Amino acid sequence: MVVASATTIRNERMRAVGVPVIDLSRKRSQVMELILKACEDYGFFKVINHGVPKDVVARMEEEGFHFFAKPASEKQKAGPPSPFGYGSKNIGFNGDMGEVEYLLLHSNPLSISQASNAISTDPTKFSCAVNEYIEAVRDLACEILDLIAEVLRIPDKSALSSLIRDVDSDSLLRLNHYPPPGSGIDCHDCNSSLPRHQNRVGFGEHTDPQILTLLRSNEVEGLQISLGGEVWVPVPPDPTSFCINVGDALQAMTNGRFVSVRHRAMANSFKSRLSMIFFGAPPLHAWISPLSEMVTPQKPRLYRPFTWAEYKKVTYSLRLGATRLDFFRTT
Ligand code: GA4
Repeated sequence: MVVASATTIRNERMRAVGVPVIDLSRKRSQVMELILKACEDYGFFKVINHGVPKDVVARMEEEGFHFFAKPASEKQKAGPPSPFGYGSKNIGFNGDMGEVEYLLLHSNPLSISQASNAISTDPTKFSCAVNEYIEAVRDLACEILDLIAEVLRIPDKSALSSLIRDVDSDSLLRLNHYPPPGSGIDCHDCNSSLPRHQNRVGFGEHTDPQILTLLRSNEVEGLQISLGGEVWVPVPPDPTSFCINVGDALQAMTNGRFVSVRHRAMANSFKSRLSMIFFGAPPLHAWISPLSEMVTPQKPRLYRPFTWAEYKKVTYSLRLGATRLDFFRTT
Protein backbone atom coordinates (compact mmCIF):
# COMPACT_ATOMS: atom_id res chain seq x y z
CA MET A 1 0.00 0.00 0.00
CA VAL A 2 1.32 3.46 -0.88
CA VAL A 3 0.89 5.96 1.96
CA ALA A 4 0.53 9.60 0.85
CA SER A 5 2.81 12.01 2.72
CA ALA A 6 1.42 15.08 4.51
CA THR A 7 2.94 17.25 1.79
CA THR A 8 1.23 15.26 -0.97
CA ILE A 9 -2.14 15.51 0.79
CA ARG A 10 -1.63 19.24 1.34
CA ASN A 11 -0.69 19.80 -2.31
CA GLU A 12 -3.63 17.75 -3.58
CA ARG A 13 -5.99 19.77 -1.37
CA MET A 14 -4.60 23.00 -2.77
CA ARG A 15 -5.01 21.71 -6.34
CA ALA A 16 -8.54 20.51 -5.68
CA VAL A 17 -9.98 23.41 -3.69
CA GLY A 18 -7.57 26.21 -4.57
CA VAL A 19 -5.84 28.66 -2.26
CA PRO A 20 -7.32 29.19 1.22
CA VAL A 21 -9.81 32.07 1.35
CA ILE A 22 -10.36 33.48 4.83
CA ASP A 23 -13.38 35.63 5.65
CA LEU A 24 -12.17 38.12 8.25
CA SER A 25 -15.75 38.84 9.36
CA ARG A 26 -16.03 35.32 10.85
CA LYS A 27 -15.55 34.55 14.55
CA ARG A 28 -12.08 35.63 15.73
CA SER A 29 -11.18 32.17 17.06
CA GLN A 30 -12.09 30.56 13.72
CA VAL A 31 -10.18 33.17 11.72
CA MET A 32 -7.10 32.61 13.92
CA GLU A 33 -7.12 28.85 13.35
CA LEU A 34 -7.57 29.25 9.58
CA ILE A 35 -4.71 31.73 9.36
CA LEU A 36 -2.47 29.42 11.41
CA LYS A 37 -3.18 26.47 9.11
CA ALA A 38 -2.67 28.50 5.93
CA CYS A 39 0.62 29.97 7.17
CA GLU A 40 1.92 26.54 8.22
CA ASP A 41 0.78 24.68 5.11
CA TYR A 42 1.40 27.20 2.34
CA GLY A 43 2.57 30.56 3.72
CA PHE A 44 -0.22 31.99 1.62
CA PHE A 45 -3.95 32.84 1.79
CA LYS A 46 -6.52 35.30 0.55
CA VAL A 47 -8.65 37.50 2.79
CA ILE A 48 -12.14 38.78 2.07
CA ASN A 49 -14.21 41.24 4.12
CA HIS A 50 -10.91 42.81 5.10
CA GLY A 51 -12.13 46.32 5.81
CA VAL A 52 -9.86 48.22 3.41
CA PRO A 53 -12.21 50.85 1.93
CA LYS A 54 -12.99 50.39 -1.78
CA ASP A 55 -12.44 54.06 -2.57
CA VAL A 56 -8.95 53.98 -1.04
CA VAL A 57 -8.05 51.05 -3.30
CA ALA A 58 -9.70 52.69 -6.32
CA ARG A 59 -7.79 55.97 -5.86
CA MET A 60 -4.46 54.15 -5.61
CA GLU A 61 -5.26 52.04 -8.67
CA GLU A 62 -6.29 55.08 -10.68
CA GLU A 63 -3.00 56.83 -9.84
CA GLY A 64 -1.10 53.69 -10.84
CA PHE A 65 -2.78 53.26 -14.22
CA HIS A 66 -2.48 56.98 -14.88
CA PHE A 67 1.27 56.86 -14.32
CA PHE A 68 1.95 53.70 -16.35
CA ALA A 69 -0.08 55.08 -19.30
CA LYS A 70 2.47 57.88 -19.74
CA PRO A 71 5.08 57.79 -22.51
CA ALA A 72 8.28 55.92 -21.56
CA SER A 73 10.32 59.13 -21.62
CA GLU A 74 8.01 60.67 -18.99
CA LYS A 75 8.12 57.59 -16.77
CA GLN A 76 11.93 57.45 -16.92
CA LYS A 77 12.00 60.83 -15.21
CA ALA A 78 10.77 59.06 -12.05
CA GLY A 79 13.64 56.53 -12.21
CA PRO A 80 15.94 54.78 -11.68
CA PRO A 81 14.57 52.83 -8.69
CA SER A 82 17.78 53.02 -6.69
CA PRO A 83 16.58 52.95 -4.13
CA PHE A 84 13.07 54.25 -4.97
CA GLY A 85 11.17 55.30 -8.09
CA TYR A 86 10.35 53.92 -11.53
CA GLY A 87 11.95 50.82 -12.98
CA SER A 88 11.40 48.79 -16.11
CA LYS A 89 12.45 45.18 -16.72
CA ASN A 90 15.48 45.30 -14.42
CA ILE A 91 14.76 43.86 -10.98
CA GLY A 92 17.33 44.45 -8.24
CA PHE A 93 20.97 44.99 -9.10
CA ASN A 94 22.23 41.56 -10.12
CA GLY A 95 20.85 41.04 -13.60
CA ASP A 96 17.32 39.81 -12.89
CA MET A 97 14.85 40.84 -15.58
CA GLY A 98 11.13 40.55 -16.09
CA GLU A 99 8.27 41.68 -18.31
CA VAL A 100 7.33 44.28 -15.77
CA GLU A 101 7.55 47.98 -15.09
CA TYR A 102 7.11 49.28 -11.59
CA LEU A 103 7.12 52.01 -9.01
CA LEU A 104 8.95 51.17 -5.81
CA LEU A 105 8.20 53.45 -2.87
CA HIS A 106 9.19 53.59 0.79
CA SER A 107 6.21 53.77 3.17
CA ASN A 108 7.61 56.81 4.97
CA PRO A 109 5.39 59.88 4.14
CA LEU A 110 8.42 62.13 3.66
CA SER A 111 9.96 59.76 1.15
CA ILE A 112 6.58 59.48 -0.65
CA SER A 113 6.20 63.21 -0.90
CA GLN A 114 9.74 63.54 -2.33
CA ALA A 115 9.13 60.78 -4.91
CA SER A 116 5.73 62.18 -5.92
CA ASN A 117 7.17 65.26 -7.63
CA ALA A 118 8.75 63.15 -10.37
CA ILE A 119 5.82 60.73 -10.61
CA SER A 120 2.82 62.98 -10.95
CA THR A 121 1.84 66.39 -12.24
CA ASP A 122 -0.39 66.55 -9.16
CA PRO A 123 2.06 65.34 -6.50
CA THR A 124 -0.26 66.18 -3.60
CA LYS A 125 -3.05 64.04 -5.03
CA PHE A 126 -0.61 61.20 -5.72
CA SER A 127 0.97 61.25 -2.27
CA CYS A 128 -2.45 61.46 -0.58
CA ALA A 129 -3.61 58.36 -2.46
CA VAL A 130 -0.41 56.50 -1.53
CA ASN A 131 -0.46 57.54 2.14
CA GLU A 132 -4.11 56.58 2.55
CA TYR A 133 -3.54 53.24 0.86
CA ILE A 134 -0.48 52.46 2.97
CA GLU A 135 -2.30 53.40 6.17
CA ALA A 136 -5.22 51.10 5.34
CA VAL A 137 -3.13 48.10 4.29
CA ARG A 138 -0.74 48.57 7.21
CA ASP A 139 -3.75 48.38 9.56
CA LEU A 140 -4.85 45.19 7.86
CA ALA A 141 -1.34 43.72 8.11
CA CYS A 142 -1.22 44.59 11.83
CA GLU A 143 -4.63 43.02 12.44
CA ILE A 144 -3.42 39.79 10.80
CA LEU A 145 -0.13 39.85 12.72
CA ASP A 146 -2.00 40.33 16.02
CA LEU A 147 -4.14 37.29 15.21
CA ILE A 148 -0.98 35.34 14.41
CA ALA A 149 0.67 36.37 17.70
CA GLU A 150 -2.45 35.32 19.61
CA VAL A 151 -2.81 31.94 17.94
CA LEU A 152 0.91 31.26 18.48
CA ARG A 153 0.40 32.16 22.18
CA ILE A 154 3.04 34.86 22.14
CA PRO A 155 2.47 36.78 25.42
CA ASP A 156 3.10 40.19 23.82
CA LYS A 157 0.21 40.30 21.33
CA SER A 158 1.75 43.17 19.41
CA ALA A 159 5.25 41.64 19.24
CA LEU A 160 4.93 41.27 15.44
CA SER A 161 2.69 44.19 14.47
CA SER A 162 4.74 46.70 16.49
CA LEU A 163 7.66 46.09 14.11
CA ILE A 164 5.72 47.40 11.12
CA ARG A 165 3.86 50.08 13.11
CA ASP A 166 7.20 51.55 14.18
CA VAL A 167 7.83 55.02 12.69
CA ASP A 168 11.15 53.72 11.44
CA SER A 169 9.59 50.68 9.77
CA ASP A 170 11.26 49.84 6.45
CA SER A 171 7.94 48.82 4.85
CA LEU A 172 7.59 49.34 1.09
CA LEU A 173 4.87 49.81 -1.48
CA ARG A 174 5.36 48.45 -4.96
CA LEU A 175 3.11 48.98 -7.98
CA ASN A 176 3.85 46.37 -10.64
CA HIS A 177 2.47 46.86 -14.13
CA TYR A 178 2.53 43.90 -16.52
CA PRO A 179 1.67 45.20 -19.98
CA PRO A 180 0.18 42.85 -22.58
CA PRO A 181 2.53 41.31 -25.19
CA GLY A 182 3.54 43.59 -28.02
CA SER A 183 3.06 46.73 -25.99
CA GLY A 184 6.68 47.74 -26.06
CA ILE A 185 8.33 45.93 -23.17
CA ASP A 186 8.28 42.45 -24.68
CA CYS A 187 11.24 40.01 -24.75
CA HIS A 188 10.11 36.66 -26.14
CA ASP A 189 12.43 33.68 -25.71
CA CYS A 190 12.71 32.50 -29.34
CA ASN A 191 14.00 29.05 -28.30
CA SER A 192 10.91 28.34 -26.26
CA SER A 193 8.38 25.83 -27.58
CA LEU A 194 5.55 27.67 -25.87
CA PRO A 195 3.36 30.08 -27.83
CA ARG A 196 4.49 33.66 -27.62
CA HIS A 197 1.98 34.71 -24.99
CA GLN A 198 2.32 31.73 -22.63
CA ASN A 199 5.82 31.94 -21.26
CA ARG A 200 6.32 35.54 -20.33
CA VAL A 201 7.66 35.73 -16.82
CA GLY A 202 6.66 39.07 -15.41
CA PHE A 203 8.44 38.74 -12.08
CA GLY A 204 10.53 35.62 -11.54
CA GLU A 205 10.15 33.17 -8.70
CA HIS A 206 11.23 34.38 -5.29
CA THR A 207 10.24 34.69 -1.67
CA ASP A 208 9.63 38.08 -0.09
CA PRO A 209 12.29 39.06 2.44
CA GLN A 210 9.97 41.01 4.78
CA ILE A 211 7.52 39.92 7.52
CA LEU A 212 4.18 39.95 5.71
CA THR A 213 3.10 40.89 2.17
CA LEU A 214 -0.34 42.15 1.17
CA LEU A 215 -1.08 42.11 -2.55
CA ARG A 216 -4.10 43.43 -4.37
CA SER A 217 -4.43 43.18 -8.15
CA ASN A 218 -6.97 44.09 -10.79
CA GLU A 219 -9.08 41.40 -12.48
CA VAL A 220 -6.19 40.06 -14.58
CA GLU A 221 -4.55 36.72 -13.71
CA GLY A 222 -0.79 36.22 -13.35
CA LEU A 223 0.16 35.40 -9.76
CA GLN A 224 1.26 31.82 -9.12
CA ILE A 225 2.46 30.14 -5.97
CA SER A 226 4.88 27.26 -5.76
CA LEU A 227 4.11 23.94 -4.15
CA GLY A 228 7.70 22.84 -4.66
CA GLY A 229 9.43 21.45 -7.72
CA GLU A 230 7.78 22.68 -10.88
CA VAL A 231 4.26 22.69 -9.44
CA TRP A 232 2.80 26.16 -9.78
CA VAL A 233 -0.72 26.99 -8.61
CA PRO A 234 -2.40 29.94 -10.31
CA VAL A 235 -4.11 32.33 -7.94
CA PRO A 236 -7.37 33.44 -9.57
CA PRO A 237 -7.56 37.23 -9.63
CA ASP A 238 -10.08 38.85 -7.32
CA PRO A 239 -9.89 42.64 -7.03
CA THR A 240 -12.03 42.59 -3.88
CA SER A 241 -9.60 40.45 -1.89
CA PHE A 242 -6.02 40.72 -0.66
CA CYS A 243 -3.44 37.97 -1.09
CA ILE A 244 -1.33 37.58 2.02
CA ASN A 245 2.01 35.88 2.13
CA VAL A 246 4.51 35.03 4.80
CA GLY A 247 7.93 36.60 4.23
CA ASP A 248 11.39 35.33 5.19
CA ALA A 249 11.50 37.39 8.41
CA LEU A 250 8.30 35.76 9.69
CA GLN A 251 9.61 32.33 8.76
CA ALA A 252 12.70 33.10 10.88
CA MET A 253 10.67 34.50 13.81
CA THR A 254 8.42 31.43 13.84
CA ASN A 255 11.53 29.23 13.73
CA GLY A 256 10.44 27.72 10.43
CA ARG A 257 6.89 26.89 11.55
CA PHE A 258 5.51 29.29 8.94
CA VAL A 259 6.84 29.09 5.40
CA SER A 260 7.90 31.99 3.25
CA VAL A 261 6.14 31.04 0.04
CA ARG A 262 7.87 31.04 -3.36
CA HIS A 263 5.78 32.84 -5.92
CA ARG A 264 6.06 34.47 -9.34
CA ALA A 265 3.98 36.57 -11.69
CA MET A 266 3.36 35.68 -15.32
CA ALA A 267 2.56 38.37 -17.88
CA ASN A 268 0.60 36.24 -20.31
CA SER A 269 -2.67 38.02 -20.39
CA PHE A 270 -3.83 40.20 -23.23
CA LYS A 271 -4.85 42.74 -20.64
CA SER A 272 -2.70 44.96 -18.43
CA ARG A 273 -2.21 43.63 -14.94
CA LEU A 274 -1.62 46.03 -12.08
CA SER A 275 -0.69 44.73 -8.65
CA MET A 276 -0.23 46.94 -5.59
CA ILE A 277 1.93 45.28 -2.99
CA PHE A 278 2.66 46.31 0.58
CA PHE A 279 5.71 44.69 2.15
CA GLY A 280 5.51 44.97 5.94
CA ALA A 281 9.05 45.24 7.28
CA PRO A 282 10.77 46.03 10.59
CA PRO A 283 13.06 49.04 11.16
CA LEU A 284 16.60 48.56 9.86
CA HIS A 285 18.03 48.30 13.37
CA ALA A 286 15.46 45.72 14.59
CA TRP A 287 16.66 42.25 15.53
CA ILE A 288 15.01 39.27 13.88
CA SER A 289 15.32 36.02 15.73
CA PRO A 290 13.17 32.96 16.46
CA LEU A 291 10.66 33.92 19.17
CA SER A 292 11.42 32.05 22.41
CA GLU A 293 7.94 30.44 22.34
CA MET A 294 8.83 28.86 18.99
CA VAL A 295 12.01 27.22 20.28
CA THR A 296 11.75 23.93 22.19
CA PRO A 297 14.09 20.97 22.80
CA GLN A 298 12.22 19.20 19.97
CA LYS A 299 12.44 22.26 17.72
CA PRO A 300 15.83 23.83 18.37
CA ARG A 301 16.67 27.27 17.05
CA LEU A 302 16.97 27.13 13.24
CA TYR A 303 18.24 30.65 12.61
CA ARG A 304 20.77 32.89 14.30
CA PRO A 305 19.66 36.42 15.24
CA PHE A 306 20.22 39.10 12.61
CA THR A 307 19.24 42.71 12.09
CA TRP A 308 16.90 43.66 9.27
CA ALA A 309 19.72 45.82 7.83
CA GLU A 310 22.01 42.77 7.74
CA TYR A 311 19.31 40.68 6.06
CA LYS A 312 18.68 43.35 3.44
CA LYS A 313 22.36 43.58 2.65
CA VAL A 314 22.55 39.85 1.97
CA THR A 315 19.25 39.97 0.03
CA TYR A 316 20.51 42.66 -2.32
CA SER A 317 23.82 40.86 -2.86
CA LEU A 318 22.01 37.79 -4.19
CA ARG A 319 19.78 36.97 -7.14
CA LEU A 320 16.00 37.25 -6.96
CA GLY A 321 15.36 33.50 -6.61
CA ALA A 322 18.01 32.83 -3.92
CA THR A 323 17.08 31.02 -0.71
CA ARG A 324 18.71 33.71 1.35
CA LEU A 325 17.49 32.51 4.77
CA ASP A 326 19.85 29.54 4.40
CA PHE A 327 22.75 31.91 5.10
CA PHE A 328 21.35 32.49 8.59
CA ARG A 329 20.74 28.87 9.61
CA THR A 330 22.36 27.57 12.75
CA THR A 331 22.85 24.08 11.30
C1 GA4 B 1 11.34 40.90 -3.72
C2 GA4 B 1 10.21 41.56 -2.92
C3 GA4 B 1 10.10 43.08 -3.17
O1 GA4 B 1 9.51 43.30 -4.45
C4 GA4 B 1 11.48 43.77 -3.13
C5 GA4 B 1 12.33 43.15 -4.22
C6 GA4 B 1 13.73 43.72 -4.41
C7 GA4 B 1 13.77 44.79 -5.52
O2 GA4 B 1 13.04 44.67 -6.50
O3 GA4 B 1 14.57 45.71 -5.38
C8 GA4 B 1 14.64 42.50 -4.70
C9 GA4 B 1 13.78 41.24 -4.38
C10 GA4 B 1 12.59 41.78 -3.62
C11 GA4 B 1 14.55 40.19 -3.55
C12 GA4 B 1 16.02 39.98 -4.00
C13 GA4 B 1 16.67 41.30 -4.47
C14 GA4 B 1 15.93 42.46 -3.87
C15 GA4 B 1 15.23 42.39 -6.10
C16 GA4 B 1 16.37 41.47 -5.92
C17 GA4 B 1 16.96 40.83 -6.92
C18 GA4 B 1 11.35 45.27 -3.18
C19 GA4 B 1 12.23 43.28 -1.94
O4 GA4 B 1 12.28 43.77 -0.83
O5 GA4 B 1 12.92 42.11 -2.25
